[in-house]
Amino acid sequence: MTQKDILIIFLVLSAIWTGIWLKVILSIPNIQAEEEVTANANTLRRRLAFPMIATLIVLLTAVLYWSPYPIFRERTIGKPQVTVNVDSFQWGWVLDTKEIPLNKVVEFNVSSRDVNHGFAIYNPEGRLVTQTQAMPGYVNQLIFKFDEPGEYTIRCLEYCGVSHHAMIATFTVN
Ligand SMILES: [Cu+2]
Repeated sequence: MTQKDILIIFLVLSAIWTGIWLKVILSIPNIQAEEEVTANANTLRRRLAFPMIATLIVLLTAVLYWSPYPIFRERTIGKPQVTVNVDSFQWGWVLDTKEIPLNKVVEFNVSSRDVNHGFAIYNPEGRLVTQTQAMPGYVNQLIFKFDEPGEYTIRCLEYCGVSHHAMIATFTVN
């Protein structure tokens, strides 16, 4: 499932939900006694509580399941087969390998020696494919499977000082 599929599901569910609410709003008569309005509103709240909570749970589960956190990523793309350690500093990247195998699940362990950096990977066409934060004192895991060979570029996505723009490294996927 891609981000586009998730967006379509989200839009369809949102449309259904909006439709339900519009129907509810349009079905309320214009002129009512105050007590009657309060009683109707309470009935509506009771009737809508369950579908609303159920929808929230379904949406939250879907969003979390397809999120890039390692615990969910392992379920959606598989257990890591290759580990790459990434260290960063003002202003450069240190990777313990320059060669990454194609079609293998790669786990990047990303950290920083000084300040926050943004570890972003661009494919050979220059499109951003995945990213995470590089933070001092933390190791952030990024799980990704490269399905296209070629030279990938790492750029910093978090402004980190005068040479931030020059914080570029490359690796090869084959
Ligand atoms: Cu930077």
